[in-house]
Amino acid sequence: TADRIRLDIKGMSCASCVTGVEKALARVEGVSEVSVNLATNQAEIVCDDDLISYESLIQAVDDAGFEAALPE
Ligand code: 9UX
Repeated sequence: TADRIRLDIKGMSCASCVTGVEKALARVEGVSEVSVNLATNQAEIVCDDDLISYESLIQAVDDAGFEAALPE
């Protein structure tokens, strides 16, 4: 089923950072759409909740050199 997940991203300071996070998240299995906003430091992810895990998303962002967390 399609689901929309929001993550807080730490460590982004320019548009290339945004692209890096978007590419990293887009590669995760089950992700269909990613939009990262530098002003709000948030990623919005459209994904299949049967395939996705929060851990895989957070790990992908970590591997790209940033830090992701679920919003408070
Ligand atoms: Mo921009 Mo981000 O010059 O890790 S790519 S700061």
